[in-house]
Amino acid sequence: MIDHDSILAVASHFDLGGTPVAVKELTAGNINVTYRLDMGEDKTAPRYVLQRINTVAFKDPVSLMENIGLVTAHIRQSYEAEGIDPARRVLNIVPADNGTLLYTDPEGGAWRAYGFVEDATAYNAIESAALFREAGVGFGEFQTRLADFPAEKLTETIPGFHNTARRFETFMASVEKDAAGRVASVAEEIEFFTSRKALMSSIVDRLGGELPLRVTHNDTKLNNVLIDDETGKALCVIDLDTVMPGSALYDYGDAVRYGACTAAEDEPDTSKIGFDMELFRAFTEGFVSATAGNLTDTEIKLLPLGIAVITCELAMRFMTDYLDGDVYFKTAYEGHNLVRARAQMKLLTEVEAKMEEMYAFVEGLLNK
Ligand code: GN1
Ligand code: MG
Repeated sequence: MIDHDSILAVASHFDLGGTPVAVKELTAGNINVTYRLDMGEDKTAPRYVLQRINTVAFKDPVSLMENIGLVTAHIRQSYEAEGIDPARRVLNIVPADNGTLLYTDPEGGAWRAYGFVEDATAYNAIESAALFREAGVGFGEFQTRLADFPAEKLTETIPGFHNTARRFETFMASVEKDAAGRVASVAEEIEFFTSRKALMSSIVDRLGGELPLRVTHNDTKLNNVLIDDETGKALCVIDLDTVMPGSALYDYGDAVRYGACTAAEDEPDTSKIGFDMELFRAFTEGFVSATAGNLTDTEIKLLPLGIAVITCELAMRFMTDYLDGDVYFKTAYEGHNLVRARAQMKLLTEVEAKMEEMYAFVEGLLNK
């Protein structure tokens, strides 16, 4: 926990037009440390988001912020070109007093600030199909607006982030190393992953060939798209740390993995974990409509594979971190990563049972 005065000291390096009157930690993310800064007591006072970038996950925060600067400028221009006010549609970076997008504290912590998007919600769970369809529109539109962005300008902020074949090798190396002495207790789980080795290569092997490499978000959790409180429409895609070349299937798949699950990502009681087909259909319709003319037929046909691969990836990443001794994801209690891994494994079996039905649904969308 970072103390209040240290946060204010960091905040003073950004032009916020004053000193915050209140600081609130926002705890939804698993990687960065995030605060909301309130500049006044009343509702009209501006608010900001101040974040310390996790430099274990993101080794080059300078390039990361350059990426975000480029991507937000591109999206802003694309709204302006259509005569749409971009103010609440794209993250607004507040530069630091050194003239760059990043402030480095004396301990080496890397900080950035954004304007807080008002009157919008980042949902951690969604039950309404209409709202989840909107999330699909939001992530789909994000990808569409970046379709003409020159990918070579982007630094890969986490190399091989969704290279699931490589993630499998990393997992096996962690099993081999057994750094925290936990391998013996999870033999069944390890077998679950080794029996799915082929699944983990199924998108990677097609990428750059049958499946195009695109500029994608790569972390499309439900709480990374803001929904406008007044209109119920998707407003703004946030958490742009992992915008890099990738596959449309991963963005689609990760969003459905998280949002169509009937329980939390870290639900300990796996009997509560199911896969909601109504939510799947709603998101898919939203995503496909917002990417119309951009996605190829092959991508649309293979969308359900994205759900299975990303669910397996997350299950395996949580398990890898458990075996490594909890060094990557923030954890709230002992064994949290194991609980997360088991929840995602259960979800994957639910997803696998519905693959044929999902393939039939996307095939139907193509024929419409
Ligand atoms: C991390 O911090 P957050 O919640 O936006 C992670 C994602 C995972 C997610 C699982 C850079 O995202 O890949 O899907 O946790 N981000 C990174 O909850 O590893
Ligand atoms: Mg996030």
